[in-house]
Amino acid sequence: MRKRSLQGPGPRFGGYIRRAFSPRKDVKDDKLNDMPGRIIRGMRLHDGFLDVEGQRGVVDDLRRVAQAAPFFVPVTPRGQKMSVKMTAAGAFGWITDRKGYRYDDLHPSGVPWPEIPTSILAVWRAVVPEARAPECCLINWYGPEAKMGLHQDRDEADFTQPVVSISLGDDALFRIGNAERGGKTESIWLRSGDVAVMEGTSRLLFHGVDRIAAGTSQLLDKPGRINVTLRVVT
Ligand code: MD3
Ligand code: FE
Repeated sequence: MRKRSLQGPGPRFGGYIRRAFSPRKDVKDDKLNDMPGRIIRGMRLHDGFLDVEGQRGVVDDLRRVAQAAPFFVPVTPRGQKMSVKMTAAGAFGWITDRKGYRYDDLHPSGVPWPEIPTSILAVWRAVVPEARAPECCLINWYGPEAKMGLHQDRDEADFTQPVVSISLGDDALFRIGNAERGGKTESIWLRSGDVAVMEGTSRLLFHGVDRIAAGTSQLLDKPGRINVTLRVVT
């Protein structure tokens, strides 16, 4: 395995961080709160939004969520195991099994999903202050070989509400396409601490994860990546 390097909120292009999440030392104080992040096909990417301390806080909270609602292997309606493991917090979790894709108010074991941790709600409020409260906090665990095929997030009722994603752990090669299948795509690396906002024109774009660069972060206790996706469902 490659040597893992500690990832901080280093001097990445376009990045910024708000005071509540420990300010970056490479960005001037008066610029901290009005930097837009960088825009890729309408998706707003806040590079290094969470510093390592903020990332650890979120991971600790996620461990508690996973104790109450353990990760499970989702199965597609056609019977294929997905390569990611999933769990969720909030009023709804997104699940898939032989019966289909849907939001459900119960974990497959029959217990309600835990509440969304406040450390995660704080990220949502900071990046999309005007939005409704998130109703689903989907947690995807990617082992070194996991990936996610190109898809749209369209199981929600109100596409005017944003989707917010937090990346933790190893780097992921993320691909974003178009509102219809096919056409040119763009790929970017999502790194630990990055926060992406999908709203407006980007909300219904096809997207996926081609691969994980195992060993690029030492945030988690094993190689892999966690992605947290916050959504308004109803
Ligand atoms: C762009 N997760 O859970 S997060 C998913 O990294 C999902 O685990 C990926 O796609 C992951 O549904 C990508 C970034 C993301 C999420 C939703 C989007 C990008 C998006 C919706 C529209 C466009
Ligand atoms: Fe998605």
